[in-house]
Amino acid sequence: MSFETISVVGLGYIGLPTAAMFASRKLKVIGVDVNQYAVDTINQGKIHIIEPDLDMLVHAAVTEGYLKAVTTPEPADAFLIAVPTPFKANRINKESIGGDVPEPDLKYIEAASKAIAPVLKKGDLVILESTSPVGATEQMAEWLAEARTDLTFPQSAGENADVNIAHCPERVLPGHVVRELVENDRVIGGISKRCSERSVELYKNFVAGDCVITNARTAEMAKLTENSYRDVQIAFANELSVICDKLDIDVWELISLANRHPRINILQPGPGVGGHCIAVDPWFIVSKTPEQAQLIHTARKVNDAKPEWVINKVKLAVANFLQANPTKTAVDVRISCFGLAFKPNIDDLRESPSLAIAQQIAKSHPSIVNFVEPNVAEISKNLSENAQLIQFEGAMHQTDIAVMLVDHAEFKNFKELPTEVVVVDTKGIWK
Ligand code: SAJ
Repeated sequence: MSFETISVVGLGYIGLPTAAMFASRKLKVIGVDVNQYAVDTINQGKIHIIEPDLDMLVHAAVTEGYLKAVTTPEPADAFLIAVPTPFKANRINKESIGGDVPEPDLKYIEAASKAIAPVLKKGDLVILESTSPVGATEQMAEWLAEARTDLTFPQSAGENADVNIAHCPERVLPGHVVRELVENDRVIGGISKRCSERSVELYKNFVAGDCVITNARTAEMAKLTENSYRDVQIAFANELSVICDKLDIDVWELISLANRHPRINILQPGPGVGGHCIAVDPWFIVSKTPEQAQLIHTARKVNDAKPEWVINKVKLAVANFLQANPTKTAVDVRISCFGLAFKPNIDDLRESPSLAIAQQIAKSHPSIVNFVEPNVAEISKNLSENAQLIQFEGAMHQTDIAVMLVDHAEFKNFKELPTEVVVVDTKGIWK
């Protein structure tokens, strides 16, 4: 049976591009979100999130009548659930597992399952796309089965189930979502073989990459593994940067030398790991298997400790500056933080270690701190009471201590660093 109507539940960074992509293939798409503002914005053909090329896609999909947004689910042939999986407020805290471990909260998946259950019918396919701990898809299947005892589900009815269920994690890079949705391979984890096959049929509407079939638990773990692998690699680079600082070795030179080995590819150290995925997903493994996930847990701790280390470096730079300039006091020291986004060449300040560092510096410094972020036009007072956004051009003339936090293209291309400016460089571009 082919899919005529597709419902995407959760119209955020993954759900909305996915909904627009199906609609661009001239399938009828019903987007569902509890956020009335998001629904209204989308129905006007506009977007409420920042992602290149998505505005055009959504505008075309809505004006051509293939995409509409609603707050309450309507019947469809396939449901894709792309809701957040945040942490629970309370952490698991046991000495034996190395301290505090945040636990994923499946409340939005539960709410989405319960919201779509009344409109499910025989032949439907339900796909969980949200990054989830191992076992979440089976849990979702249970919630659906409890809500609809008149239908059969694959966990008990196997290949003959009325409703098919799979986990197909998203793996797209923010900033490149529209291209990567089409080009990336997809991991398809059905609860039964038929669930997987039907999911492949659905995704093949727009996915040019391979759709590789596995089971739901392996698909869940695959997504967590990808982001944990990157987190561990970055932790290695961050740990090297701290070791090299102690040993008076240039970590950037060291890494470029080591990377000349044919089987070595060390990532880049930085101010810490930000974003909504790499710093989050490893905890989904650690909280499930705290005794076993030693390396993954340690990597999280190494990366989470990096901002504090940078802040201490800035404090030391201020102390050294004052020692070298005995007529000045701390109020006279002009600090500028270069870059606030969570990674280069984007304007996304959410979950950014650079922003956290800049805020902390501004909080403790007795005079106004300059924030330099070429990708944003303004910063709200909520971000910091003691900071001002200044243009990059001319910023060095207002700076005694430059804290380099994000290697944006503008900063990388900058070659005229005044010799009197003291640099705390977390990205190795102004050495
Ligand atoms: N970072 C470093 N050093 C590096 C590379 C990155 O410090 O060498 C930092 C970045 O500055 C940033 C953080 O890591 O703060 C994460 O950035 P990222 O570019 O590694 O990843 P994200 O969070 O933008 O997207 C990741 C991607 N996962 C992988 O590359 C394994 C993406 O494919 C996933 O779809 C996405 O997470 C997600 O949604 O899970």
